[in-house]
Amino acid sequence: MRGIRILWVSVSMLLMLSLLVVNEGASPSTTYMNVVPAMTRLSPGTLGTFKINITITDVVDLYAWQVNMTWNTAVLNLTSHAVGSLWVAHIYFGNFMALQPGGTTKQRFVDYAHGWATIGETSKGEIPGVDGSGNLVQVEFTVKSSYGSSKLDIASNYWLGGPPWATTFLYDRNLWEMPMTPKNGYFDNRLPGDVAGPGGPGVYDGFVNAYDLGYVVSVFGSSNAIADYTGPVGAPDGIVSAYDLHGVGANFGEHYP
Ligand SMILES: [Ca+2]
Repeated sequence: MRGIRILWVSVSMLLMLSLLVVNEGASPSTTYMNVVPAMTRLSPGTLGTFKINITITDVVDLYAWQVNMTWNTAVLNLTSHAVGSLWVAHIYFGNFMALQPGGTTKQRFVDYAHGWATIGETSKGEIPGVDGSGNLVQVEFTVKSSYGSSKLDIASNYWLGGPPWATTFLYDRNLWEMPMTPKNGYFDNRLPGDVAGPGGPGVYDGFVNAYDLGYVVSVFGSSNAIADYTGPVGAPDGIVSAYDLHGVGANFGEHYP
């Protein structure tokens, strides 16, 4: 009996060791590109502007980057102001690559009509890239709708009639693309839980009532994007869960206006 127990302990330890070895072998840490904050939630009726940062986490040898971001123009647009006949976009580059010798080349392209921007920065000459985490760029948005939501999408490329270069990527010093996981942001100034109405799912009627409750319950546990409007950190988390149901319950009977 004691022999069997020792054998079992040994096998367990071997399994644990092998897991450790596998983890160590496969562990260059994941690089993330993040919209920060992930969730900008304002009260219904709130207009004005807000800013988001696009940050990079745990990158090695970042020589050049580009982010392609899209948004819902019925609800938001990238803020700009006129200088003569030009529109100046409110895009402010961060300091992550500011110490690169010789500076960097920065570019920005905004398509206000379609809700799409491509922003990028590249080092110059044969020098190493930058390691670590930091802020790539800050972007300001103007809220156009008193009641709506928009994804701030950096993960989907713009293929709807846009040019093929409108993609999100990171390059190392050899101009090889590096693996990276983009994390989208969200804006919302609806009543939390208003995800449906008599017109159906996604037709926000300004009421949180039985239409919303019925819809969230009917797709509970799925990845339904309309019903998944919140999660543990306030942003949609990819699953219709208790977080989404809770918002319906907490706001049940509320209406706007
Ligand atoms: Ca509703």
